[in-house]
Amino acid sequence: MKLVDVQKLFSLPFNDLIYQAQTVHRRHFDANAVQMSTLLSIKTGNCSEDCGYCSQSARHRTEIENEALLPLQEVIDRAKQAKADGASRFCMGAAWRGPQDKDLQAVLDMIAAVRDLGLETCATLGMLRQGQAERLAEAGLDYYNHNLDTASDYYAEVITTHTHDDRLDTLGKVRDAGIKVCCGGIVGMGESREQRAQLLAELAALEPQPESVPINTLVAIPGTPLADKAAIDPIEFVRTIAAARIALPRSLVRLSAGRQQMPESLQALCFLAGANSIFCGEKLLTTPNPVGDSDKALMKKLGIHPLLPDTRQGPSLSLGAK
Ligand code: SAM
Ligand code: DTB
Ligand code: SF4
Repeated sequence: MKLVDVQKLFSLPFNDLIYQAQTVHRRHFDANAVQMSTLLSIKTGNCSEDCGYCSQSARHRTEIENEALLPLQEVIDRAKQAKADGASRFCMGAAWRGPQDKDLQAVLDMIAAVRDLGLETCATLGMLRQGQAERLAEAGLDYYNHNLDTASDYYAEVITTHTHDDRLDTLGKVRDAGIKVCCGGIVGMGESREQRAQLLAELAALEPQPESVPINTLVAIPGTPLADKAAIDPIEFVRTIAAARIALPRSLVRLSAGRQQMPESLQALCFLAGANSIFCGEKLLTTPNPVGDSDKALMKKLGIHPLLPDTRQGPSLSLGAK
């Protein structure tokens, strides 16, 4: 879908946009099913990069405590808990520009152990060097998360230590190694509507399109350059989710960071607009997420059930259910 077409979606009357998004959603998915992933920060803080939104950059003065790579057993314990709490995918995040070869082996052991628990595996470790994606694939990694984060022409306003093209390069390596792609972005960083549309058009232009698309709203963190950004208008956010659903019809669209700040009614509108994945568990990487009980209550109220991986066909999700 071209940029002009995504822009047209944003300009539609709200009800027409939601109707179109629901129609597309029902063509490709069970409209009452939501996939659940749990995040774990396996290495926290002291990152060399200067991403303006991030609590973990060594260049910003934030309150978080740095932590070295977690021991394997702790990762296994957390993954078991996530599975017991209903997650189908476990995503391990590290605050690195990219993994050093010396650290990679420990992460490979974590991936293999989490996979053995019967969970889908995802990792987000920053930029990958030649050969690293293949090693991750061999260890059994199902998904690699690497976000475009914002429109290419806004990127340098937010991040200067690496480029949008660097991100595309890693995404290419991930695809070539046969790993599924989780790639999305953040809204509410001061970008224009045009730039939100551009981000979605750039995500939709990836070939093949990413299997998972996390749409984060900025969690404004004291001490970061974006600490004072005003929150995105909720209706504009729902429009963004609907446009993502239409532009990326077969992808899981994940309601990601910022859900803690969203009332149930807004989350329900996002599901109506085609979001069909969430992060569950009381923490994202360094910031809070809704607790399990409140998520369970919301899903019950909405009659939403878990969207599970189709084990008959390997780790990918069953599509085209309706
Ligand atoms: N270091 C790796 C990288 O940059 O790809 C992996 C971890 S990084 C924290 C993963 C993603 O989390 C970022 O690309 C960004 O989209 C999201 N993120 C980080 N901090 C955020 C915040 N304060 N608000 C919203 N999203 C955030
Ligand atoms: C993604 O797009 N969002 C997640 C995951 N991928 C790694 C991370 C959100 C982080 C929010 C801020 C924090 O908790 O530090
Ligand atoms: Fe580092 Fe990733 Fe945070 Fe950027 S987003 S500062 S690369 S942890």
